[in-house]
Amino acid sequence: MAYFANVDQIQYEGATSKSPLAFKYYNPQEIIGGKTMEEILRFSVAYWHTFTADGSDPFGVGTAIRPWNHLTGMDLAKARVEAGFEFFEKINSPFFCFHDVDIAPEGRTLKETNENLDVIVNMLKEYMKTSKTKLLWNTANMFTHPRYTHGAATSCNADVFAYSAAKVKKSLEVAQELGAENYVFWGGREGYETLLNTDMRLEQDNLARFFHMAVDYAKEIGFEGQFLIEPKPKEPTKHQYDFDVATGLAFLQKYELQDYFKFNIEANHATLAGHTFEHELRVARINGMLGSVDANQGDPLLGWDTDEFPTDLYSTTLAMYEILKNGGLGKGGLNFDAKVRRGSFEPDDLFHAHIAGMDSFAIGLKVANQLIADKVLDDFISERYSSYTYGIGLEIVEGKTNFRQLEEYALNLSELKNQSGRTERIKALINQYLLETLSLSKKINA
Ligand code: XLS
Ligand code: NI
Ligand code: NI
Repeated sequence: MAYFANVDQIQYEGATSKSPLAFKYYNPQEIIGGKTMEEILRFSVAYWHTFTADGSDPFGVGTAIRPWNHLTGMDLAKARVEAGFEFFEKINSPFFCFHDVDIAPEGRTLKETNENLDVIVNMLKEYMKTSKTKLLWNTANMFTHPRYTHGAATSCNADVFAYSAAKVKKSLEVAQELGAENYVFWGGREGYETLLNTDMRLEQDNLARFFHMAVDYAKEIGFEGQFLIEPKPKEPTKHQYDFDVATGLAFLQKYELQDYFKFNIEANHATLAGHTFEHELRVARINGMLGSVDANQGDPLLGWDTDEFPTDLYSTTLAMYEILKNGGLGKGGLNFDAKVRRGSFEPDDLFHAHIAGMDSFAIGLKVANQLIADKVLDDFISERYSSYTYGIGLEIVEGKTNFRQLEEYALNLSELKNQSGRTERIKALINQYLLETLSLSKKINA
């Protein structure tokens, strides 16, 4: 049975295509800088937004019309798997991601929950034997159920800590079973609501203890996927301990965990932290910690995690710039942690949304690749910092000078001369590259 009967396999038709259900820029086999687009972009479908969510928001019930809406319990879970693989194939997604509770309902006990999970994991495994879609990452949802109201690994209640450990243990086994390339920790409730009732030091120490136990268990079972921390400053908790990449990195270093983790960077979380998406990618990249990406976008007019599909070409360009400069994403990928708007409630909207996101990143990839090939930013930057390549600048970076010598040098300076940063010139250049890439795509296709 087909769940998306009126949608055929989505094909690349090129920039001149008028067909809404076709890729205009994402051409999986097109070579960009020696690799195919498919290999570089490593797109992933988020199970929760695509198959589990119903379009509800804090003010209203679900709106989504889905072909599995009449089902409940395990029947619903199984239908979602069937629909999932139909969707992955039709959209041509190399990866997908899920939380434990997205794929199977929780039972009355932990044991029952694990049994439900086993049934669906076996089903996924069967499908994956013949499907080309692999598991980018999975994770344990430790934020929805009331038991996590005070946190999971940072709960004031040791029983909840233990329960959470059991959850992650099971999820690591699932990751191992399905060959997940990564395992994600997003601490939605690992933070505090008010300092008035919080032992911050104990909570953070416990979080580190939890991560160490996860590292140990992964080793024990031979799970070789990459561990990822997904920073977010707030929501649902007022303050989350994995605030942003810099905060997360300091935490990992303090607790000697930095060799076992990288970061999963979400665009909308970056902006909630008061950063740009590319800032978070850059901080991770220059520290060798860029692991994977939750590709979405926020809305500057709304102050929460709106999880919109990424369509801002300027942003996808700067993101792909960081990713290419990183030498790619390794085991990571671009996971659409994004949901269709509540008003986009038809099943076809799931395809339109993914096409929009995939095409936007394909354009970003092309533009970023050209910017790098032409050394557009590199040339500006190396010229801007050229004073560190000779004379006193060289002595500074080589650690061959001190305050005394620098004062002597400064006393002899007659005039300090700065050069323009040329921000607007650079932005105009990027626009030129964007428009050129777009018009070139049209010409190739015409
Ligand atoms: C929520 C997070 C979540 C993680 C996985 O804001 O983005 O969806 O990606 O738990
Ligand atoms: Ni996310
Ligand atoms: Ni998010």
